[in-house]
Amino acid sequence: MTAFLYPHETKTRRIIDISGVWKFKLDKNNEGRDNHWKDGLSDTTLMAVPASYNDISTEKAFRDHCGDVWYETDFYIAEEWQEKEVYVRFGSATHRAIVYVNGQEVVSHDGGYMPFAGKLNDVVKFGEKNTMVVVVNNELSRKTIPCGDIVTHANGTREVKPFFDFFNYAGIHRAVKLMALPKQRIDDINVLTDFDQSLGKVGYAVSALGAGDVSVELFDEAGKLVAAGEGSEGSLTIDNVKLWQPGNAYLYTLQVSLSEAGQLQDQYPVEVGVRTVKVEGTRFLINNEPFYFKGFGKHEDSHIHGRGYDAALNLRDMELLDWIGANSIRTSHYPYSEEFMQLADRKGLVVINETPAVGQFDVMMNFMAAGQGGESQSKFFERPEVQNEGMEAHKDAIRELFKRDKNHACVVMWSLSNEPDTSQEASDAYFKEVFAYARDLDPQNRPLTFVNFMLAPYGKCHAHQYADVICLNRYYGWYMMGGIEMDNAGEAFAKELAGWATENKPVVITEYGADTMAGIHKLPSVQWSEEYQCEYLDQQHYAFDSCPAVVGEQMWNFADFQTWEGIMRVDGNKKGAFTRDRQPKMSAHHLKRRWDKIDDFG
Ligand code: GCB
Repeated sequence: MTAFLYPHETKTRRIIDISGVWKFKLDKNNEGRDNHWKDGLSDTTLMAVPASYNDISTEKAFRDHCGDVWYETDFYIAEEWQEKEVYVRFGSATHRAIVYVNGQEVVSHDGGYMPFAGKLNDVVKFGEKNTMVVVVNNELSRKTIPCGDIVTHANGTREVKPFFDFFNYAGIHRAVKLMALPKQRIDDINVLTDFDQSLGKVGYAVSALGAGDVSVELFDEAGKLVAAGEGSEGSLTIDNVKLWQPGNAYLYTLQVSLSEAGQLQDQYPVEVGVRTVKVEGTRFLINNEPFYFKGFGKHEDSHIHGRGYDAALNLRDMELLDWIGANSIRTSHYPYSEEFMQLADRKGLVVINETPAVGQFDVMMNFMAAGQGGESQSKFFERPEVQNEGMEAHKDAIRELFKRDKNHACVVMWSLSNEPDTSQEASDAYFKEVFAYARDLDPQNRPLTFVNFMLAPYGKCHAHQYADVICLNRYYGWYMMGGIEMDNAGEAFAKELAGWATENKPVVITEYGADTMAGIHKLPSVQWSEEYQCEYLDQQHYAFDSCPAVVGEQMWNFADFQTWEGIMRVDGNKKGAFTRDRQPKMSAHHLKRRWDKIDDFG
């Protein structure tokens, strides 16, 4: 668990951020592993950490690289850290990495959006300079999560072909930190909250490494102690509890201490929002009130940084979400940074938290096939490599996400996959196993879902029976029934929704959108114009409002974002309500007018 507790500095924990500008080298000939680049790099260039490496250089070779890239940096570890357990921790490296310190491997990790940490005590020189080399790889296959393929062109160039449209940004995407931790320490904390009228309840379970007695204290936002307890498991009560509410967050701090013979060994804080989440029939209840999701599917994506962590961007996004009247987002199509999740807790932004399982489909550009309205030819879930290695990678991704994010009040539901091809019969057995696996992992037992796509419409989906909430991505009026036919899109969508409503589960529309170039205006409207996007939204909203089982609408996408290049996309996906530099299109004002009138509850 060492990697999964966020690196907070406390009385007993020391953290140093070693992000910055590191040495960097593309492994153009795929020779670094054989030629021991782990021992030190030569002929390097420079790279920002954290950042995607793709959009920094002016060379295509960097942007479109397939395979390994190498990073190197030096760091010191203080003499006084010898008594501690010392780790290097990566917030994420996409999609996999191996870390070497002074030539020795300290950790390797698969999965591009989760933290990992390697212990350094046996490999570092305390009080002296140490060298760290990291190899990061961006390849995808049907055995990996997310899914994709590699093609080799006539000139020998290898290309990653993701089975999704967003750009396959890679690199060290989140901060790299040195951590000095006590040997006897808090290793894991679970919280479970509830309330009964004005009485709040915070259940907790703490596991520790090494001996020691656990005690906990709960503070309110003013820093006042409101409850305390002894022992590694227990339940605290709060009089006159302030609930964590969408758009109106309140966070208590659970201070966990580990002591031995009266001596403090470790201390660690967890922010706790007291709230409940439940699905009842077609209603999605937060704090026992029926909640309506308004918001977007997003991406971690911006100019130059790519998918690299950007604190200013995250704050701007929070401001825009607030302005437009949104109360929720989905972390499409991978887990976002821990800092984003902390902000969401703080701001009361409701989050559908998605694993990186995207592209579980046999063709690239699945939305294109879907748009043609045809039957899927995919055999994805019949493939042994998907059923074996792919399934294992998927379970790893779920397990790690739940571990990292289980205590966040903002997380109200887990999405296990985006648009898997559930029109195939073989997807039934696959998702039966994946859902059964995930059911036991969340101490808060939050609803589970996956996001259904257009090729598995009502009556044709083989996996929705395992989901607590039906999440639908639909493009009536864009990929199908676009242009002159758009006037019929709302009715067609409403008809499908009426089918889903008979399942007696809540329905959330997790994607609906139309590509729109900011600044193109046409009267009458045409596809790609700002007018068309607004008219398209009206058709969708008509369908949602016709169906009482619909408990939410998350437009695709919050902002324009980078994709691979090709004939379907003009320098990116332009379905944003905001441009990539976070300015509103006409549709943003249109949505604001609607969402300002829809209450969070009701
Ligand atoms: C989808 C995908 C999303 C794409 C979107 C589109 O269904 O889930 O990743 O970006 O369609 O715009 O085509």
